[in-house]
Amino acid sequence: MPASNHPLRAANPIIPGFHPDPSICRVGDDYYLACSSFEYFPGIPIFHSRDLVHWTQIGNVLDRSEQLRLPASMPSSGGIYAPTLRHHGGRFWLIVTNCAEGGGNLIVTATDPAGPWSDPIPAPGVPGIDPDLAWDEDGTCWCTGAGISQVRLDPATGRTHGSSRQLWSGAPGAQAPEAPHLYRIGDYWYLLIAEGGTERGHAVSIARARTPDGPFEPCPANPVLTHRGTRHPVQNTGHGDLVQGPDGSWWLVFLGVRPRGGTPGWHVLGRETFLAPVTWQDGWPVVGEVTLDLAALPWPLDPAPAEERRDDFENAELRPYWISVRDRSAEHCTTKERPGWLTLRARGGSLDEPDVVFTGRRQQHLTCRARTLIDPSEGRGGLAVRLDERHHYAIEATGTHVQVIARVGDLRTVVAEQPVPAEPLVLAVTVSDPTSSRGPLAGPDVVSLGVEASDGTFTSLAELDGRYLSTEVAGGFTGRVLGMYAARGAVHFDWFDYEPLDG
Ligand code: 6LW
Repeated sequence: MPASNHPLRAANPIIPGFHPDPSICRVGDDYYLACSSFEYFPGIPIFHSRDLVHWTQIGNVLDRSEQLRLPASMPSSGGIYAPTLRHHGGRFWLIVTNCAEGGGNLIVTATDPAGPWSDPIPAPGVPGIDPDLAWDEDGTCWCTGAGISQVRLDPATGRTHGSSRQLWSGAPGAQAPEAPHLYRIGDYWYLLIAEGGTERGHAVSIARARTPDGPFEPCPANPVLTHRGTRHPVQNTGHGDLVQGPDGSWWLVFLGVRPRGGTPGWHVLGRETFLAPVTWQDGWPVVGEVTLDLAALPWPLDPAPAEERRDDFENAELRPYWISVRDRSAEHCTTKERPGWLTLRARGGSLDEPDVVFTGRRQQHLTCRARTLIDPSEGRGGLAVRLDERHHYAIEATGTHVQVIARVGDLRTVVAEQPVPAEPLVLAVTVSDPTSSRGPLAGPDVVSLGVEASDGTFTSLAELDGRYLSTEVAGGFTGRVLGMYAARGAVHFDWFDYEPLDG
């Protein structure tokens, strides 16, 4: 194992921040994992690991505008839902639903999961969302989707054969049977699904059959994973995918959230990717305890990848964790105009508009700090904590002033304003624990927005309750993204720092 100064920590979530609907695939000693991305471009972050614990983002599957068009007419939390990533016949296959108008189910392939991925192959005969791919011994490809329904598919052409059939609908009366994954394990075909909706009632259930098309027998112990009605710090657990660890043991990757504060509890980072051990009893999987510290793993861990705190925009290509709202054309987002700076050019839309020019990275820690050096001399823009068009806080530089803007649903207000010298300045956002307990009325966190002097002193202009930038308030499927935006003209950013403050 390579030497490293990084501690061999094994923490859950294994991929923190808004990284929901994980699909995992093992090829030899390597693991790859892909997630949903909704209204953000590029789409579908893809990660690599060799120990199931430390993950490095190696790219985005849909990173060319020819592969992914997300129109301004598409609401936030529309777009790219729930991929399935598989390896078959020497290639990687990914099937996914684009919920934008004119989207539908599509397939992309690659020989290297870091890319390039092919142009999308439309699969119009595949109904619904959450499609899965599984090949049987004869090479027939079975595509199973939410509902739970199934159709035979030629993934190379996207053509389906025959009509789709319903296989199972989970527990009687349960809402939203979805997120199926079908596997041959030993003598059975296992159909793993999510049910109960992706909120507090979320769960994972399983059924098995002798053939990939059923009939399926539900596990008597269903749901095999749920935290509904518990005090567990990880809630909404569901939407899983099974994988074998390096030692042959079984594991489940799944999504969960970390609500905080009083009642009903607010989660602000979106749905994150977690890992739990799986054992087998009588031919059924038993999901072990979900812990925030995966201390005792039965194989050696690789060193944790170094966390990048500062991006100084010296590279021509943006790093893979940067995401933009709906599209990212060079005309509106470039490092080439002023080398060493990121230039964002407004399209006319403010953060309240679907065509806002915004580039950010996911908030991945419960407490953290983000800072950026902005030159607003040719426009107006700033640093924002974004959940969607209707839910965000921002500190905006106008050239003569800085303003803190809060948008919560139908309300938009300038919370604070202060004159500043007409020169580049450091804008900062700190997300911290609430300072005083308000019991059942406590929020999940406090978002402070302000400016930093050249000696590093932070002046907070506003301290805002974080609950209004949570999924429980805003709705939807995403989580907070911290980033830079342009509201008018061209705005230049010299660097962006993201610093975890947890622990
Ligand atoms: C996804 C569905 C779900 O398609 O939420 O958690 C939807 N499960 O399976 C969006 O992520």
